[in-house]
Amino acid sequence: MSLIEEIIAQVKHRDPEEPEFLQAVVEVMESLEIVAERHPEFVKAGIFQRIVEPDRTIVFRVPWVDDRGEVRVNRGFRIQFNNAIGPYKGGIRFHPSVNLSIMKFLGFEQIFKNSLTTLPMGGAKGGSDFDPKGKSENEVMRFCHAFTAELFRHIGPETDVPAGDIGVGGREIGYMFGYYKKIMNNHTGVFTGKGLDYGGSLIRPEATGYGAIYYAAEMLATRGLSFTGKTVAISGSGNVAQFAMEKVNQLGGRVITLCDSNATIVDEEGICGDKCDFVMELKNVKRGRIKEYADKYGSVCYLGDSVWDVITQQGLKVDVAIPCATQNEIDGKNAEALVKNGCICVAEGANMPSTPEAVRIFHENNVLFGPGKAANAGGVAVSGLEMSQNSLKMSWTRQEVDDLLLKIMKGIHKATLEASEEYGRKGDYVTGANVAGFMKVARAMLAYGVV
Ligand code: NDP
Ligand code: 2IT
Repeated sequence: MSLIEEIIAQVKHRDPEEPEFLQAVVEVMESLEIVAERHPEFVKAGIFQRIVEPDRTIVFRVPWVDDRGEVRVNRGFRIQFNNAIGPYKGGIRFHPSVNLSIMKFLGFEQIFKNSLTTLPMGGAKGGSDFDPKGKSENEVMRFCHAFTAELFRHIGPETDVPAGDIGVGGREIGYMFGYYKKIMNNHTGVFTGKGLDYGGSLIRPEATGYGAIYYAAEMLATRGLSFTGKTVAISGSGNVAQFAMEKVNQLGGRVITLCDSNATIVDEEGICGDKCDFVMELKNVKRGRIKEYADKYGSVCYLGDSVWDVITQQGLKVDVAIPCATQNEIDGKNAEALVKNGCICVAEGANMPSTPEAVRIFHENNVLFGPGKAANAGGVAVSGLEMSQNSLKMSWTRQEVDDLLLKIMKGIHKATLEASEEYGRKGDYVTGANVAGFMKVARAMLAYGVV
């Protein structure tokens, strides 16, 4: 058994009920096999064994009172995975599916993603199985305050800086930051994704979606292609999907799909202009369902099917796919259909939205495939820039932050492509991202000795 096989076996043995975590570990470790061969100093220092074990796993009770006066209890998590290159940094997810496996896979991926941004941030993730859907504004506020009543003791501007993820946007960050500020009696950059009036950064809401499209544009450019005239499938209709859609439109592409957990809509004319404004208002203000888009514009709506199942069943032609909903949304069958229908590029706005089989199919068919830890790093990159602005007690213009985001995404594309070549798999951005992200963290861990 190779060292890497041993480590995977150990993770399986220790955490037998954590399939998403295992999936993320297997992918990274397989990419690192060649790094282990070339860097015996990392092997000797036990870097590979140490990096798959979180620094700290915090699990806590979140009791709160709903509008009927009944006590509710949710489970809260914060996985502080690795702070070798900077304070722990990563989002908070509120979704009923949240469990230890999902938190750990996200925290693990975050280590390499944050390293790729070139900014000093370690890897972490948190969240709760709280379901914000159908909750009143007051219930969401009380839950966020209750969650922060425990989280506060584990975080800090130089210790651990949470942000948003699924189910957590500006509203929830406001409630969590406000509660932290009150009980700590300080106003620091302890969360990112804050409102502009109290320390937030311009472009942070746009950053993940814009960044994913900047990364995809770089991949397309390696084949002399661009977004102009391309038909693009986007899944999700939340933060990442909305701004990916906006940027595709700006670059001359045509977005034909969106979804939420209830339905997929297909609009062959393209979701642009007023239709984009409608989606943003529907999702961010009214908090309604995507089906209402079909009701308003008379487009096709498939209840209960994902974007990728609709593409598979209907044989929709798409040039570029940008999954922006959740993990494992594209399976092998969907990947085969995408290839068959002419897809040339997939950039993951979501974290790990493609199953390992789907990734294999994309690679075998020469599809440009940008893994989430590279393609969606724009969000945490601008979070890092929000931290910089908070430390400087200054704020930069929209143009300044967007220019930095573009520069960082181009840099990540270059670093991932170059690492894929250096490690013998040119154009395999999965290997490139895992190796390039790993190296800086591993060197830092080596410098510290065994801690
Ligand atoms: P949002 O909560 O804003 O939106 C999520 C969207 O995906 C919604 O349309 C939601 O539908 C849909 N969705 C979520 N879970 C499921 C599910 N289990 N089944 C079907 N549909 C689902 O989240 P974000 O846009 O912020 O996050 C989307 C993805 O991007 C996640 O994978 C996240 O980890 C990743 N990401 C986010 C970053 C950020 O800065 N926000 C940064 C990097 C990655 P519904 O409303 O019906 O639940
Ligand atoms: O998955 C992610 O990178 C995020 N949810 C954003 C994390 C952050 O700290 O901005």
